[in-house]
Amino acid sequence: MMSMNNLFYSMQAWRLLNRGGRLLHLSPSQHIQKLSSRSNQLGFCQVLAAFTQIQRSYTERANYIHVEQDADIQDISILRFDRKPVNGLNKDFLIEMDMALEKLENNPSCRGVILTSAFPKIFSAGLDITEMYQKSHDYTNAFWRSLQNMWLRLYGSRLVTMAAINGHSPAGGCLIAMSCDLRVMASGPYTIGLNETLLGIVAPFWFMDTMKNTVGQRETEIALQLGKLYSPEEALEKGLVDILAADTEVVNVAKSHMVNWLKIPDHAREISKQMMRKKTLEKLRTRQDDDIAYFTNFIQKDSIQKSLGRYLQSLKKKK
Ligand code: CO8
Repeated sequence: MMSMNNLFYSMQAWRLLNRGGRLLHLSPSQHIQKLSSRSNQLGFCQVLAAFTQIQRSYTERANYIHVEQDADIQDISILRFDRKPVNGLNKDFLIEMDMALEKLENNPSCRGVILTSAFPKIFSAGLDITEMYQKSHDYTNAFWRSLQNMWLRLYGSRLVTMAAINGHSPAGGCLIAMSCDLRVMASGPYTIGLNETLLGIVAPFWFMDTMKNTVGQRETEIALQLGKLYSPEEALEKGLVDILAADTEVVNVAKSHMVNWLKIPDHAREISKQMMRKKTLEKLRTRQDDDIAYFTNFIQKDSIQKSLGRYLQSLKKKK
């Protein structure tokens, strides 16, 4: 086992690197586990060198999430999705997003975050369907866990979270938007909703719960069965989004609302949010492994793979 001293220095090294603003692939405990299994005699410099190596190997991977501190409101950040062409949520994207949110949460001077897309017309096309198509059992498990972890982080975030939805937002894109505290959507020719049944698949219970908590039981029942994709105007009418704005104004409008939200003392707002969302979060937390097993078993059925294959083809045929 690694000595207590080395464990302490490992933690310091992790903090130093993390403070430097870099994204790390593993959690501190995972890093320490990895390092302690390699050697039980690591000194501070060796630990730091090993961390640097791990960090370097991570940043060589694609970078799909950009976070910047806002220039006007210092205690908020803007988090932009940047995975062309449609911000499809693959495993790396979801892990990066989870880590970026964790980093903001660990920064005591950060009080809010606005999620948006780095490019116009698409907020997110939802899960990258190729991640569910003809993949191994292990990969599918890991992919689903990355989605669960990102959602648990976002839905339970202590931060004020707002979605500036500057384009299409089906399925997983809609889940991300619904998990925020406030949604501002561009009033263009876009759609938002949980359209899973159109692909021949079924939205998991925690997608359903998130929608139910947003628009209520009756609307969710209809929307989920029909795989309904709402226009921005319909989404506003049903309460799926809160405000409409011009494409180029969604972030600014979200910022103007953020100012009001930040007037509320953080602790009171945070506790209220936790109390409202705790039951929904706990439901997934206590069933995470079962949910993964269910997903992998479901998605790998021949009939479901065929449906996904046909859907992927239909997306490509549009051209
Ligand atoms: N995954 C993978 N590839 C995609 C996806 C996607 N979700 N969406 C689009 N693409 C690809 C297209 O095939 C196309 O590829 P190529 O350039 O090779 O032809 C490229 O992205 C661009 O797509 P479009 O030309 O369609 O782009 P448009 O700007 O015209 O339209 C849309 C954008 C409206 C977003 C459109 O692409 C679309 O409708 N995409 C599908 C969205 C969708 O149905 N998402 C559902 C994902 S499933 C999910 O999120 C939850 C699953 C829960 C599973 C539970 C099981 C138990």
